Amino acid sequence: MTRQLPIIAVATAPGKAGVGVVRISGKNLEAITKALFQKTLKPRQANLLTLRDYDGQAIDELIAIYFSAPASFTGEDVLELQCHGGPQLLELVMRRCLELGKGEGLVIADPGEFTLRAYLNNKIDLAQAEAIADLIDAQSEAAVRGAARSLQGAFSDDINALIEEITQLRILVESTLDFPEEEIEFLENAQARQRLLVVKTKLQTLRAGAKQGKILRDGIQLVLAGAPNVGKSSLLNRLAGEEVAIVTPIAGTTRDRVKESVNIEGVPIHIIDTAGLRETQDVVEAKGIERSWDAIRTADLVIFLNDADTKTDLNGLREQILGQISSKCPVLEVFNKMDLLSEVPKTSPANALFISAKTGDGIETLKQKILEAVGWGGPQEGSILARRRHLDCIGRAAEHIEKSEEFAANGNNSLELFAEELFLAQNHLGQITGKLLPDDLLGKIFSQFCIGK
Ligand SMILES: Nc1nc2c(ncn2[C@@H]2O[C@H](COP(=O)(O)OP(=O)(O)O)[C@@H](O)[C@H]2O)c(=O)[nH]1
Ligand SMILES: [Mg+2]
Repeated sequence: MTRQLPIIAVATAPGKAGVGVVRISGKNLEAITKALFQKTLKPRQANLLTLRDYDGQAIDELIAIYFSAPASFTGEDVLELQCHGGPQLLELVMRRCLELGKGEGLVIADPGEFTLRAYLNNKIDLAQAEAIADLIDAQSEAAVRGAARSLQGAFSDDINALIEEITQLRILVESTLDFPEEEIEFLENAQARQRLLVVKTKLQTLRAGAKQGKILRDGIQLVLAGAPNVGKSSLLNRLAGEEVAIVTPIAGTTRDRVKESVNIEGVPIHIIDTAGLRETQDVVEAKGIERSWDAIRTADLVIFLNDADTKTDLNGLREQILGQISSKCPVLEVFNKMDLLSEVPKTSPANALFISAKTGDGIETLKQKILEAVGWGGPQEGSILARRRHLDCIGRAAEHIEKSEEFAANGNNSLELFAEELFLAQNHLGQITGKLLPDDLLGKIFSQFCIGK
């Protein structure tokens, strides 16, 4: 999974800055430290030192801190060099370290290799390792707080508590398995039923929290769809607060997809403005419309925009859109250009939303409806950040718990199957924190990290 060799990387972002950090991690860094500074360093002490090139010229005056294994981020020896933050300078520092560390096998770290080592040395679990990447990538304050909570172990604690709950239930089942005559009574056993109920409830809470966490991390893909000229691009511009898309009175102006990300209450909303849906002879526009349909099919939420002022025949467009989207994707029906109307038409559907992209009327309500539609419960005390991977694991665990219930209901001789389903549910949950995770998956997760993490 990882090499035994010591690794090095610049830990800070590329570019100019006051400070730039170079980090080295390895089983034993005393020789490298001595080669760099002609002395050993006391652990956890800031040392003001000069790093010199082969000819004795100073490269930088820096602060070096030595962490002895296992009391470090990676669980190995770590040498942290706080240099001045110039790209060329850091390049030189790296080169010099690699030169002097050659004998020890010092190599440049792979993306995420420091965090991978922290994980392999049990300093953090997998959900926490992922939280580090998410904390760094966080796009909003709410996302930062969620990732920080996951990193502190809030998410892992919940998972471990649930795994423990399932373990208790399994112990109960397995002790019964040794006494077959007691099987039937087991299922009447109030304690067993109670425990299964606790497992189910905890799993539901975990799932709800992870769903919110996924929205917070990844945001939602919002597609603006509708006939040409209803004001889709104007709405995008209004939501973005700037002129991202071209707006003209000419139908068919938008041809390619225009994307813009905005934040509504900390939730990243990735808005996709599409070409208006209509029959066309224009080859370019037709391609654009094809792409609109692709976007609609993969959306998390579709706004079907209408022009409130015209009674254009939509030729079944509404039905066509509803026919294309997945059953899980909500659709908001919105009527634009209400500034052209003196009042809301009496014939409009009860939950229709009236807005004006031009004046901004109704936009705040629309934003709230967007959050509601995707099931965003608002910033919550103790919310965490979660990934698709986590939701998948929780979903599979839930399936096995459901099956276990069926076996429990079947009565006779199904206790072993009941126990087996519990075991499988437990395994899926364990994959979130990294227990029993296949190696290739592990590699995939860490390769998505940046260098130096
Ligand atoms: N009066 C009024 N005109 C609008 C509104 N929204 C868009 N328009 C106009 O409708 C025309 C088409 O707008 P556009 O955003 O390009 O529509 P799209 O084809 O759906 O992207 C432009 O002339 C806009 O200025 C609105 O809320 N009120
Ligand atoms: Mg447009």
